Amino acid sequence: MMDGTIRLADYRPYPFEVTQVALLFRLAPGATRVRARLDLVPRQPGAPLRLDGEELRLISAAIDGEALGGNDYLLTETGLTIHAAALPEAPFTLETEVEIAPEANTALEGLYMSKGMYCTQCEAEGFRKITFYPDRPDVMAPFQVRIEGDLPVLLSNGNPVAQGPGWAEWHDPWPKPAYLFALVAGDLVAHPGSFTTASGREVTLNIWVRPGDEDRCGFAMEALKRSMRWDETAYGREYDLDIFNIVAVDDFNMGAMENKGLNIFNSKWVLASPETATDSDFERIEAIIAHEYFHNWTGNRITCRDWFQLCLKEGLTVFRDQSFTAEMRLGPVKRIEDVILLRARQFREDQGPLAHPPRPDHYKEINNFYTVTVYEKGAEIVGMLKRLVGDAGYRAALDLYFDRHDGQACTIEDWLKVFEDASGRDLAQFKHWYVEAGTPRLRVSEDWAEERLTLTFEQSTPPSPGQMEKAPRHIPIAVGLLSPNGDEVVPTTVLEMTEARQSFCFEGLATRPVASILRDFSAPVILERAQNGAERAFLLAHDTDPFNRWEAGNALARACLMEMAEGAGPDGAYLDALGPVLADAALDPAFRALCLRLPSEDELAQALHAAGKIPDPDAIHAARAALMRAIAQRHEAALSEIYAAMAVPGPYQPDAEPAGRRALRLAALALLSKLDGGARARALFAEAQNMTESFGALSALIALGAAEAETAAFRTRWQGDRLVMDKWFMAQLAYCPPGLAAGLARDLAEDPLFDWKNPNRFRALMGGLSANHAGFHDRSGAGYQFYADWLIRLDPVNPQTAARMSTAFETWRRFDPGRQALVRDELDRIAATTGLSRDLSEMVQRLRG
Ligand code: 0A1
Ligand code: ZN
Repeated sequence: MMDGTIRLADYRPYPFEVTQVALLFRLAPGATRVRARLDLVPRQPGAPLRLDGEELRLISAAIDGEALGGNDYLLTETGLTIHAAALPEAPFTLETEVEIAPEANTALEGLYMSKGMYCTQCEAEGFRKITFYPDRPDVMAPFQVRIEGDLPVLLSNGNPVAQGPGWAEWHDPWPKPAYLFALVAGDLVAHPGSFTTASGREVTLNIWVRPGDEDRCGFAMEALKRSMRWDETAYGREYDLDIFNIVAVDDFNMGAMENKGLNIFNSKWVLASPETATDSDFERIEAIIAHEYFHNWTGNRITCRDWFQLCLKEGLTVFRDQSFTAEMRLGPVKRIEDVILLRARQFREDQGPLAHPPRPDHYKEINNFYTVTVYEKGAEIVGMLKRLVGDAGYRAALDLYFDRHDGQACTIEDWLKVFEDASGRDLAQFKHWYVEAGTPRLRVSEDWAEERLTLTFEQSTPPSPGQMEKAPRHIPIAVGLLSPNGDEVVPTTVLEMTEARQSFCFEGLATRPVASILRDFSAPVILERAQNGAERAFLLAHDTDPFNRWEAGNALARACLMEMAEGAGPDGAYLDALGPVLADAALDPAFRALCLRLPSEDELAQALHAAGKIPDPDAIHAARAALMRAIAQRHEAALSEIYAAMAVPGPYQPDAEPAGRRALRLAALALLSKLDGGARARALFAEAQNMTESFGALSALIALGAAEAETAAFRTRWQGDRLVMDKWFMAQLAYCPPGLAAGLARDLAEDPLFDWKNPNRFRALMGGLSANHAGFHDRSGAGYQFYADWLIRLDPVNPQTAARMSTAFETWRRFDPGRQALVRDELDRIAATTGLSRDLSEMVQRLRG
């Protein structure tokens, strides 16, 4: 406690029940008044009433109508404690009034302003910046809200009760924790819609945006309706209010927020038109709309007991949105995309100084734990549970979960218990996935004798901060066997590994089969398999599991690039193996596009480090560029044919099928650009009718270092569009030749459009730089220094975003002593900054390790 660490072991229930909350807001930019009336029932005689509150000016406080005297309470920087002696023993009402200044709130947490609009963000602990309250997720209450303000649209959670000029009242009947509170007020217009639930209730839908943006909401609205229907059919969950509002806001720290009945979105993940959004933006918008909607049941109706349980709602909800996208689009392609992201970001986190369990047991600043481990690994764990109990078992467990825990604030233990009760299985060992950090390594060896194939697995999980010893995990390993002619002789079977070392036999096989192991990426582990190129090429050509088919090609590419980074030439066998994939018109274009995508430079650095080498960012960059050129040379004819054949005629549609064709076409373009000097890309840029092609062409030209005219033209055309300009900032840095990155970053930071207090714009520039692997890690240290300068500058303005962006430094220990020393100096410099936020100082402390 002394150093501000919050521990799971210290959890205690709140000694009061809040049975009703009534809030009155009198909005004014510099001085908003918030009156709160809380109905409280004491649950522990003699306990003081401790309320969280930060940056609040207390105007008055009264219990049962009687003003409190100065001796009745203690007011500090972090809250208000009313002494037990001043509290009735029976249920009572506490009324407070405070003043806050939304206009001055640049941290974008609590009540703040974005372009004249009032907006809130309360997860995780923003409500305490609005009023004095037990700001913890296990305190759930119905809310009644009255908003007074001279603005046309006044919104809060729940159902509308009444409204008039300058005021509106809302009532949310569903008990909720304060982090789900939301208020929005502004000059907004609605893109309307409606939905009839399975049981026949009419729900009004609205997407609220600033005037001028209403024609960019159609896709999000349709995605919302698909999500609502899917939750009914896949999970039996109906929406539970008369109205569902979504608001798009330009200044937002994260992607979106699931406030009850009033989701608030970063406008980037709502607004889309063919001219301004790419195929991948459309796909993400659909996924995020679904994610926030799905939280209505997994997060809101059933919430978390405390913030250590964050992955209870986030892992499950990510798993649900992934399943939804897999059904709306191409399932295997979605799975591959998810695994690419998991390995690139979560495995990276798990192998560095920020590694933590999906359910951590201590933190200083909870906002630092909205991580890929909590979200994406959390989702993988749910996927493993489903694989272990089967589809029907999973549905039974989820039915039980909703039945047993509706209206409650739960723990990971509650969650595992429903699976145990529904399936009769013991999940004690499985729980290690939740409470231990680190990515298990799974080594497999094969033995063939007397018509029997034996697979022997060995697992080990490396130490992570604070966890030196790791117990064996319960790992579902999906395996199939293929005959040498490509027929499947043993269909996918899930082997359950529970020991450190374990063998599994397949008997009665006439000829030695080829094993396809960890199909569909059945567990988030690093599979170590000594496999020759010929066997990988065989699986790339024949595996009946699409994930492993892609994986075989990916493993070939990775091995080839790792050798090239150490001076070898391109592997002819890999180049050969790509041929049949390119030529196979029966394969989905989106799948073929993924097969043409080489592992990223950061992933290669990760792989080299894992192999005990010191990655050299310049050599990795050169290897990747050389392999792209070699692929283009070897397959020029096939790629040209693809480029021509995959053109999508007619008006743009964001659906998976045309998007897959465009993805394949752009993958071919990126390769062909290495040969044609950018001629095709330049032509495509000139004629493109949609952002996917325009941006794909621009990116290819930037990578060639030959995009001056196009970059300028793009800026001229889109300078008035904030979302498109974010792309402009990002792409120039992410894709430019690495030697130019740090200097260009400095120049772009001087651009009058670099509005650094806007999180999207800040992320575009800094995220672009850190995505340029060799540029960020330039041996001069210029990238590191520039980046650290800006973290220091942003921290006092927006600590949350500064802290999140500091994760760019998490890989520093992979590199040579020179680079390590440079990063360490920057981390020390940040740490030594006076007045550093709790957010960034916790991150820097962990990063320094
Ligand atoms: N619960 C949201 C994510 C979110 C978390 C924190 C925020 O502010 C600090 C905002 C949003 C989700 O999972 O979508
Ligand atoms: Zn979420």
